[in-house]
Amino acid sequence: MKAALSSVPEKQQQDSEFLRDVLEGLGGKRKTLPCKYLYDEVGSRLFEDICEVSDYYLTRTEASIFATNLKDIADKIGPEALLIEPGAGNCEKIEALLAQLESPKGYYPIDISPEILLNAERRIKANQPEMQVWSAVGDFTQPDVWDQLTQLPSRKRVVFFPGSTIGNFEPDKAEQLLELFAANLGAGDGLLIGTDLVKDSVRLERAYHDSEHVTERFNKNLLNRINTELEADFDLSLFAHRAFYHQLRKRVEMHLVSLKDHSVSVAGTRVDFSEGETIHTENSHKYSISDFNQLLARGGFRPICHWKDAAASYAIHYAQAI
Ligand code: AVJ
Repeated sequence: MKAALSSVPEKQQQDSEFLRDVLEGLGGKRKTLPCKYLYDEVGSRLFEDICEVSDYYLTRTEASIFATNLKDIADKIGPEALLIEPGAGNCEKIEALLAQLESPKGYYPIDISPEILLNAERRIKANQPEMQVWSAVGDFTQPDVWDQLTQLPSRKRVVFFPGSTIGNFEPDKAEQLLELFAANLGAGDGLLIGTDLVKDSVRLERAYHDSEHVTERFNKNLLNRINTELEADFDLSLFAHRAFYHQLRKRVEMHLVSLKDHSVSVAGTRVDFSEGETIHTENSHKYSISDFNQLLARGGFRPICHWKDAAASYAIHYAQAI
């Protein structure tokens, strides 16, 4: 059985997983879609556009915190470190940090896209010829992509997880992810992680409902993707983008709201929508420093310090595996 399964072409296997997740998500009482599917090629490009939008302060703020505190951050990490980056993408954020580190042992980026990783590796080698890079292709939430790590040299390992990506995970999943990081680190090894901070809801909601409507395009692209990849007939004009801050859950939720009663066909399966019904497409959890310190502790880390911007919009935390 196993052999037969692994002989199914990868693309086909990915498609059927996508279909299964979509039908499951749209088949429930509350409709949801896994947020990872927002990031196809078009979606990833739209997310890059979001990062340029003035209402979306996260990326800019994180970059400025890094730029301001780079030396201090590199000092905390110390010499001969191996940096590991889950979901590295184009590896842009780490370059300046790698260049600042004292005798780094190398870099281990993990990403699902082999093309993007290969390009990034080339660029890093061109800029820093001495840097050792070991790329791992796969989903960083799966333990197997971390396996090669055990064979690599280092005095200290540091997981680098910027971008407030941890915010996409519900608290128990976030804890599990931190546990996975910790399982691949030794006592005293590091975690450098970015989080968006709790703040007034107007500013938060604007970041996810920007005046340039880029986030709306990003959200609706998911329906386009389902239409083209899974033979569905979503009419994008029958859905509106909605993003709101949920005070109790401390997260911005992104939804697509059906504007009227109607049905959609997804690969032959009928999905009914009533007016006002939503598809929940993404969560972006916000933390206070103390909330996040508690999460770190539950995940197996001791909080060491953090860096913030002057307005305390965003934080970069440094923690050590216990
Ligand atoms: C990439 C998960 C950090 O939650 O702020 C931005 C994704 N979604 N606008 C975030 C996102 C809508 C972003 N992260």
